[in-house]
Amino acid sequence: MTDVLALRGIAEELVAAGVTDVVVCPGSRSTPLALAARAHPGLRVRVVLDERSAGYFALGLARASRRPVVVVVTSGTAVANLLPAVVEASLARVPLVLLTADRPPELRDRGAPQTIDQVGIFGQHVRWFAEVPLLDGATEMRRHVRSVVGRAVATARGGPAGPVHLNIPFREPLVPAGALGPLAEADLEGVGPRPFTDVVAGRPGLASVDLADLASRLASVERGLIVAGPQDDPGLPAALARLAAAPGYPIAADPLSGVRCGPHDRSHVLSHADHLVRPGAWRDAHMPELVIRFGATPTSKPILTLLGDATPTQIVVDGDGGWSDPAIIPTTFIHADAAVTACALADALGAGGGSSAGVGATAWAAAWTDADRTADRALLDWLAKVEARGEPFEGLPFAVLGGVLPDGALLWAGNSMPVRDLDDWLPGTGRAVRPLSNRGANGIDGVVSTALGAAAAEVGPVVLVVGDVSFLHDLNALVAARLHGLSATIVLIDNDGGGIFSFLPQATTDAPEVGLPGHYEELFGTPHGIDVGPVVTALGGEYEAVSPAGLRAALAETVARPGVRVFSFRTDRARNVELHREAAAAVADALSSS
Ligand SMILES: Cc1ncc(C[n+]2csc(CCOP(=O)(O)OP(=O)(O)O)c2C)c(N)n1
Ligand SMILES: [Mg+2]
Repeated sequence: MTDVLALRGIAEELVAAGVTDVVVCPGSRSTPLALAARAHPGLRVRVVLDERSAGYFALGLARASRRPVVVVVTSGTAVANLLPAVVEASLARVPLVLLTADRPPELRDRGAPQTIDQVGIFGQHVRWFAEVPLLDGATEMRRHVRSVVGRAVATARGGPAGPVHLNIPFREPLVPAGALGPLAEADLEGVGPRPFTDVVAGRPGLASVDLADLASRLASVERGLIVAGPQDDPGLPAALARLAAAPGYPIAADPLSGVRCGPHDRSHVLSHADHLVRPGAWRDAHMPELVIRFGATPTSKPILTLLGDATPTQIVVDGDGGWSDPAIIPTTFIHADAAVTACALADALGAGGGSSAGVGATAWAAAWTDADRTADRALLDWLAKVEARGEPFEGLPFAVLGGVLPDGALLWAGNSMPVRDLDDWLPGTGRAVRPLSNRGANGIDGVVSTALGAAAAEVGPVVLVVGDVSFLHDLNALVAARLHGLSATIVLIDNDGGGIFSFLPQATTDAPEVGLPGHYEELFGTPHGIDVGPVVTALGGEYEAVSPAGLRAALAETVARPGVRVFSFRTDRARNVELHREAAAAVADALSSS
């Protein structure tokens, strides 16, 4: 018989540790956990039918709310279905707490139904795994399970944040034999409403000698570039703005860095670094000698190529001890908190006064910010001409959304072309728009579920721009939207297949050298011809196919409306490649004549 006080203790500890949201997938073995979560008024339970979708839904909820989210699933393949979201959460450092129900020890490995080996099933992809013993009613067990839950949430939260897995066995009967809900004062094991186990973690900065050394390395280099990659610390953008101003370094701002949009000082922020650093005359004249990187690997491939080609001194600041260096160049890793380090460096450089960088640094930064403005004008002029022809272009949604999204809006971009178009077309703005994408593992799976999970956090209106293959991959995400009355605007870029592959060599050669001419479309382009409109409406959403002008009008007036609306924007894969090349050429021309 499962100990009711231990179950209540699990829910109590989650709440005490700051958890507010639990995503529950239906099942029998998980009954004690589902009921315990549902019975605690501090926890909001949302049911998601498909565990794969549920994992991503929880991921989106955790990203948007910046709080750990719990997922409860039954035994068997239900657990295995969480793996894709676990992988993404691990690489993107998103806090998830997975509570998986299991058979008791005597029913494992002996042909009991719906029983698989769940012990350590997520391997290296979780920050911590613990097998919880049967909740047998011993006082020590009650304390143990509360302590394990407290440690699980703390581990998920940081150092780095990520998924943790608790496997919890239950013996029948599965329906608890007593009332659930918050623990009474007498049952709190003497710790009151505080967590049984919590962790106070610091944000370590550099020792002053190391800081001085780093500051002098920056002060001695005029041609420095700050690369702000994907990251979620809302305090970092202002810290980077301060750092940039001290040595006069421009900031190549990935759209997922939080640096491109927001009320902080953006005078050194570049929105078009992806274009500026494409191989060409402008890049050759502006090779950086030092690059200081914050956040994860940037979305822009030209920035990675630049790192490999210029082989600047690379400094990577990562408070979670990561080793991000996909360009494989000589690197100093600074394992100290990013915002703390950026501010301390700004102070150290400011205090140093008259660094050798001096006036030259200002000219260097101005060259980049001027070029960024030139690129911006060139892109907008080019886009105006495309729009005047009434021709659809896949970057259009981001150019429009940059102008209409309010403070606090979440702008999700699917993987494949949408996140690249986000990089090229989202303008910098003083409004606190929050662009997001699953860039941990770059999967095209679970994109819609993640965005709808973010919508469930109710922190601001959600707009998702997603490709058609990705949308088809995750159609049943819409079930959760219907169950929970969620609101989101989805721009479906429908190019009838995988448009990104048209940019790759296999698209032009069609693999004649391996004797398979004509198989590009079958293997990569994958046209499907599916009209998702009836599926969307069957699942309770609104659906509308829009022209470029229609898309502009729709985005301007529907972003904050309730319900799920899908605007299908039809484009052509082959033409899309030409248009992207035209846009890049327009920037290159403008840069060479400026
Ligand atoms: C889970 C997963 N499967 C396959 C891929 C490989 N992949 C990358 S892009 C892509 C096509 C995506 O098509 P779509 O969503 O329509 O976007 P588009 O390329 O048209 O912009 C595929 C299959 C992946 N990244 N993730
Ligand atoms: Mg597509």
